[in-house]
Amino acid sequence: MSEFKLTTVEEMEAATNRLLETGAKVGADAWQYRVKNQTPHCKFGETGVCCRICAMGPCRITPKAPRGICGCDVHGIVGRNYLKFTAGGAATHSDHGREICHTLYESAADGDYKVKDPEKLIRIAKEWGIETEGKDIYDLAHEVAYTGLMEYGKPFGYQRFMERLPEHTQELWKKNEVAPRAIDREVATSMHMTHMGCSSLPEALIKQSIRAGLCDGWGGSMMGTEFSDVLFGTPKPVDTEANLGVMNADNVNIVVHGHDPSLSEMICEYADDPEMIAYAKEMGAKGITVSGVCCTSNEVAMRRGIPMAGNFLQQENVVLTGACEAIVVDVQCIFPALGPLSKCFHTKFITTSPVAQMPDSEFIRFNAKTAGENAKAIVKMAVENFKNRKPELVHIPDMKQKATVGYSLEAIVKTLDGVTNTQVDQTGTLKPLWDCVAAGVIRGAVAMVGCNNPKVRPDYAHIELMKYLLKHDIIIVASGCSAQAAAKAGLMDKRAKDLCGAGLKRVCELADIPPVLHMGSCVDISRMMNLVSELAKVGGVNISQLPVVGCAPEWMSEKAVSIGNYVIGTGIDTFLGVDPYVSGSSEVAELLTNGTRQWVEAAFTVEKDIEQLGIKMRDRIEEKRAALGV
Ligand code: BF8
Ligand code: SF4
Repeated sequence: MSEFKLTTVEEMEAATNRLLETGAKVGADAWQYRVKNQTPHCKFGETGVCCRICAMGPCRITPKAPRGICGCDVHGIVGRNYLKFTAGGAATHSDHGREICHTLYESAADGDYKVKDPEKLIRIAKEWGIETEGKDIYDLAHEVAYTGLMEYGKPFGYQRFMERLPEHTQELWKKNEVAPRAIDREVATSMHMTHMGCSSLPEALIKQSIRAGLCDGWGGSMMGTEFSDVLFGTPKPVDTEANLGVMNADNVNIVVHGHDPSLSEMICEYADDPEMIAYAKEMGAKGITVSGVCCTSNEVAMRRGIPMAGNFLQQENVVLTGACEAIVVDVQCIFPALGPLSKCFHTKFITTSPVAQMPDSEFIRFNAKTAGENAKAIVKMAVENFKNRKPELVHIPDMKQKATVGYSLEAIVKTLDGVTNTQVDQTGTLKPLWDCVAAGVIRGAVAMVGCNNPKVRPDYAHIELMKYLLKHDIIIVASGCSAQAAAKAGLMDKRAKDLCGAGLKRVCELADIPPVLHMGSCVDISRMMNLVSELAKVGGVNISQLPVVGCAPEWMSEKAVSIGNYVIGTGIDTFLGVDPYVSGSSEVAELLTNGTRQWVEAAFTVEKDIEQLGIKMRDRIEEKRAALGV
């Protein structure tokens, strides 16, 4: 085995610069240039003090104009903007979850979508009180999917998955009126509250932000994750590779991008079809390589070992290689820039969802009923496009790392069961993990999540923070673009254990795991929520007492804010490297960084200095340990 060395951010940047040179030859635009045109950003927007929710405005708060025309003060405006931002994210994740429910509803023994994990389906059915005895698995799938869909609009009651939480959290949420009700209701209520002339009280707005976040994390996202597992299999450890070097110059390259695995799974199926591979050879290629960008990449990496070409700010790079026959997208985090960019190359930019339609793309409407047919047409289109490649523009950076991914909660339980062979319980619980934490072999855990954002040097914060935390025996669970940053750097290679402190290194050796565990896409942060919930139960403590924190150092999307709200809502302190447009209101900022503790026992810390961010997380973990007396 060759010597192991991390890929540095400098090396990744050099590779990007080389690709931008290709781009310059064909007149391609890129985010690196657009950022320059957009900087400095509008201060009113950045501090959250601009209101344009009614046509008397827009109103901007300044020392000379402390109130909008309706009399709303800065705290009301900032708070409303924050709630709207959250509602956007909660709606987006949850609508993805809804699509997955529909896909499950469409599953059939002879259909394109089948039930790959019937055990999980039965487990969830039982959890929800649905009779399973003697039922055909597809009848059960339809019933569970239907029940899941009702979680979006049921008139009474809370989210069903809330019952997974320790009693303490459930009581706390009910008492403080943040327990999530029907998902669509929480989103609609948020939009109602932020309408002109409704709420302008920061407490009310932030409380609803938490509630809207919780309907995402313990509702829409959790259903997205659980039912994706039922349909496509619950992830288990699998080897893959990450970074642009996974694309293959000899092959037809299809890049899947977006979030919904219903599309990417089907593309992978057909790209593997011998008939399609033969067709690719006929067209002069040696085969077909599917790789991914963003969360749909995480989905197929976790379940199939499909390599990850990159994360959010690398999406243009895959086209700039000149070797991408098709970039096939579903929903979310897709740059509209891909349209004009693909026109500079031979690349087909294929949109598939009515939810994400873009100029300069070819729209092939993807539908659960016609999924096989659609996927076949897309793969065929990519294969036929191989001949249009311009060889003089092809340059794929020779840069990739090995990664072991696929750490669903189930996989973590199974893997760690082997670690502490002295303990009694070998029946599949998180007791070994709790024992490691209580003994101090592992000091704690950080959930590293979220995006890239040009406001932070891309990937740098993710990678540097992970290295720092590992050195101090803090294990990392990662998802979304943070996970891909780790994989690109090499932190998901098991050999990265040498970067850990002695305790964590020993655990990695015994359990044969990488020090950064890939838990999936952003909706899969729900896996992390189940993990902390189970860990608290095993340890007999409240979730907020665990030496665990969340961190999104480079976040950018509304979804990320919704996530932040449900992570603190679940009782986990969360550290952000980018300000969520609230610095204009001392009251909202105080609520988010402290005040929310009164309702959910956790709050945010915003720290733009990455080194300080790491130190603060470690301090918080050690504080929690001291308070627990471990
Ligand atoms: O949902 S981490 S840039 S890809 S929003 Fe988007 Fe952010 Fe990436 Fe996945 Ni999550
Ligand atoms: Fe201005 Fe009030 Fe209208 Fe907002 S709601 S735009 S602050 S008048």
